[in-house]
Amino acid sequence: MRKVLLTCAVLATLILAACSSGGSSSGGSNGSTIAMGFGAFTGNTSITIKAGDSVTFDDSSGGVHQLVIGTSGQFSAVSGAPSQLNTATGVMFNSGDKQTILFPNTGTFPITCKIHPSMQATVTVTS
Ligand SMILES: [Cu+2]
Repeated sequence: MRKVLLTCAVLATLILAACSSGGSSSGGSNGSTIAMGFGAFTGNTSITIKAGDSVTFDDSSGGVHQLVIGTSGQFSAVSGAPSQLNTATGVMFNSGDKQTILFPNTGTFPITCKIHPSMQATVTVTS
C-alpha cells in the first residue's frame, strides 16, 4: 500500500511537471524555452523575461543551428546581449542539444541562425 501511494505521488509530480513546462513561454522566473526544428524555430519565437532569467534553447528534435545576435542570418552585436550569442560564431547546436543561456541585462535581443537566415526570434529582457 505504501509503495502504491509513493508511485502515485511520483506520477502526479511528473504529470504536473510535464504540464507546466509546455504552453506559455512568457514570463516566469526561469523556464522560458525557444525550440528549434530541422530548419526553423518552432513554437514561441517572442519571449519576454526579467533580467537575470535564462532561456533554454531546445534543439532536441531539430537540426544543426548556429545562433547569433542579429537578423536575417547576419551577426550584429547588441550591447548587453549574452556574451555567448554576441559573437560572430555564436552558439552551435546539433540535434539533441539543449542549452540554457542567461540574459543578465535589459534590452531587446534579436536572435537569428547563420545557417537558416529565415530563423528569427526575439528575447525581450525587462527590469
Ligand atoms: Cu538554423
